[in-house]
Amino acid sequence: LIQQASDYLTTVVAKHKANFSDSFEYPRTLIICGSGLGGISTKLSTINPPPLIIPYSDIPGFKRSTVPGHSGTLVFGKMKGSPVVLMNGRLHTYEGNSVLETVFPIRALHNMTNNQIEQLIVTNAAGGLNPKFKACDLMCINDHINLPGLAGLHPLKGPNFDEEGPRFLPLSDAYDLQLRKLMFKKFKELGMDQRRSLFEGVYTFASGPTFETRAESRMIRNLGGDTVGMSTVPEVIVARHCGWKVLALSLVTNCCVVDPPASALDENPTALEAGIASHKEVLENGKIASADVETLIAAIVEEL
Ligand code: 6GU
Repeated sequence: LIQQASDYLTTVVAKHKANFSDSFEYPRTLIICGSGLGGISTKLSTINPPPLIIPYSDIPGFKRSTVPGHSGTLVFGKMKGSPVVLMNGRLHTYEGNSVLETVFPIRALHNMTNNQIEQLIVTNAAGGLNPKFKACDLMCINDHINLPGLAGLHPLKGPNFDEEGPRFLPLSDAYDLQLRKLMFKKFKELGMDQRRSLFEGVYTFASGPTFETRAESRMIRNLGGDTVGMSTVPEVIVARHCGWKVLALSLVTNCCVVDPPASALDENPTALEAGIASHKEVLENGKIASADVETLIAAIVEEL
C-alpha cells in the first residue's frame, strides 16, 4: 500500500512538475501542523510554482483526519524559497487509526521522494505540566516520553523495514541540536521573546482522546514530562527511522491541573472549577499564538 500511495503521488507531482518545469523542486522538508496551526499553509508562495494541493481522500491508503481544526490535504510548495511538503491535518490514534496508519504518510513520502526529504518539522498543541509554562508559551521539544510506545503501541512494531532503518533504533538524540539552536535564534531575532517564552523540554505522548485526570497529570509531571499531547511521537520515531532530522515544537494551549480535586471530607471545598481542559480552549489559545508559530517555522525553513 505504501508503494501504491507513493506511485499515486509520483504521478500527480510529475504532472505538476511538467506544468511548472523550471520552478518545481522535490521537498527537502516535511511540515506537520498541530491543532489550529494549519495556517502555516499561508506561508507558501502562491506562484512559481503555485502549491499543489492533494486531498488525503485521493491518496491510496491515507486515512482522513476527523478532528475540527485539522483539514486533510497534502500540499507541495515553496516556503521562503525552500521546497516543502505540508501535511495539513494530521492523523491521531484516538480517531481509531492504528499507530501504523498515523505514520503511513511519512513512509509514503519517504518512498516517493527517493530519500530526498532531510527533515521533519512538527508542531502540536499541548497541555503544560512544567509550572513555569503559561498558556500561549512555546516549547522546543528536546526529548520525549512515549507512554503508549513503552506499553507496546509502537510505530516500529512488526517486521523491520531494513532498507530504511535499523531494527533497534536509538532515540537518545532524536531532536536535532542544530535545528533547535536555529529555532531559538530565529525566535529571538523575530522579537517573539517580547510576547511569550520559548522553553525547551520533554513532550509526553498520551493516546487520548480524554484530557488527563489530575492524578495522571501529576504522574506525567513526576516522570519528567513538561508538556503532554496526543500526537507527534509516532511521526518523530518513523522520521528518525527514515534517517530524517527532526525539529518539534509544542504550543502550550492550557496548563494541566495537578492539584487533587476537592475533598469530600472538606467542609468548604474551594476551586472546584479550576482548569477544566477543553478543545475549545485549545483552539482559542492556539489561535492567539499560531501566527507566531507559523512565522517562526517559515523563518526556520528559509535557512534550510
Ligand atoms: Cl491538557 N492533554 C493532552 N493529552 N493533549 C492536549 C492537552 C492536554 N492540551 C492540548 N492538547
